[in-house]
Amino acid sequence: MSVTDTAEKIKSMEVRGAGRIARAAAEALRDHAASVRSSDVAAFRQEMERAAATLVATRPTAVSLPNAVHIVMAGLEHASTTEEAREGLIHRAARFIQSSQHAVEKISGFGARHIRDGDTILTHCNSEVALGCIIEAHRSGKKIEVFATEVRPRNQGLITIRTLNDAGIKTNFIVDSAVRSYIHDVDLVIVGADAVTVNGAVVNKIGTSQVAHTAAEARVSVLVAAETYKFAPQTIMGDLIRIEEREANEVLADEIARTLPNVTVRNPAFDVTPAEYIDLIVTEQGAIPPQMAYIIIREYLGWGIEEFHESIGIGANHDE
Ligand code: RUB
Repeated sequence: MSVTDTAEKIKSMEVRGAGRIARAAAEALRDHAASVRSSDVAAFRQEMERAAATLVATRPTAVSLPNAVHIVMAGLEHASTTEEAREGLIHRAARFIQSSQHAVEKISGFGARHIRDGDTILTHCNSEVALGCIIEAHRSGKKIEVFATEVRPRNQGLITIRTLNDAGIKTNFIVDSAVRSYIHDVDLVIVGADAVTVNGAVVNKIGTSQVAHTAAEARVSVLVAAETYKFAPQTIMGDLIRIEEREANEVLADEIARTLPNVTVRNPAFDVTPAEYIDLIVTEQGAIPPQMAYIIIREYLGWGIEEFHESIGIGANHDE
C-alpha cells in the first residue's frame, strides 16, 4: 500500500492498535523504497525521510510508530548507492514485521501463564497482544471468562468481543462505567499499551487508568502486554508522550453540538496509568515490573545514558 493510503488509514483508524500501526508503517516504507526510481542516493534518502515523516505525523501517541520507522530507516545515511540503501531498508522492514509478529506470539505465551484455570479477566479496548494472552490461555485448556468494555467513543470493544466470541470464550460485554460494579468478579486485568515511559507509566486507550485505579482499589492485579518497541526512548530525555485529542464529532454529532454553543466536547484518545497501578509488563523478553522500563529502553531499543550524554553535549565515551 502507498505511503499516502497507509497514512490516511492510520489517521482514520481503519488501521489501528499500536502493533498493527507499526507494521503498516514498516510495510509502507518497504513498498515505497521498492518504488522510488531515483538513482541518486541523497535524493532517495530524502524521499524516504519525507515518507517517514508523513507516517509519523498520523497519530502522535503510539510510540510503536516512530520506533518502527526509526528501526526501518536506521543506517540509511551510511549507504553509498541507492541500491544498497533500498536493499537495506527492505531487509530491515521485513525483519521488523517478522519480529513484531513473533513478539505477539511470545507475549501471548508468557501472558497466558499468568492466567489461572477458572480466572475471569477484564480487558479494555482492543489489543492484539492482550487478546493473544487470553486466547492462548483458553487454547491451553484453561476455563476462563472475560469482561470486555465497550470503549466509547469508537467502540473498539465490539472488535474485542467478536474475536473472543469466535475463539469460543465466554464473554460479558459492559459499558465503560460498569467496571467498578464488576471488579469483584474479576481476577486479573489485561490491557495493551501504546507507549511505556521510562518511569513505567503506561499510555493506553482512554479509560485504562480508571480501570487500573479501580483494580488497585479492589486488589486485582493489572498486567500490561507490550512489545519492547512500545517503550519510549524520548522519555529518558524528559519528553512527554503527546496524548492525541480527536474530533469532537466522535463523541457528539455535529447537529447536536451546534445547538449547544456553551458546550465544548473533549475527546482525548488515550490516558496515562502510573506505574504503581501496574503489577507486570509482559514483553517478548519476559515479564518486568514497570519500574524496570529504563532497562528495556536501554537494552532493547539501543537507547540509554550514552545518547543522553551526547544529546546534552557531555560527549560519549564508548567504542561504537
Ligand atoms: C488502541 C489501543 C490498544 C493499544 C495496544 O487504540 O489503545 O490498547 O494500541 O494495541 P486505537 P496492540 O484503537 O485508538 O488505536 O496490542 O494491538 O498493539
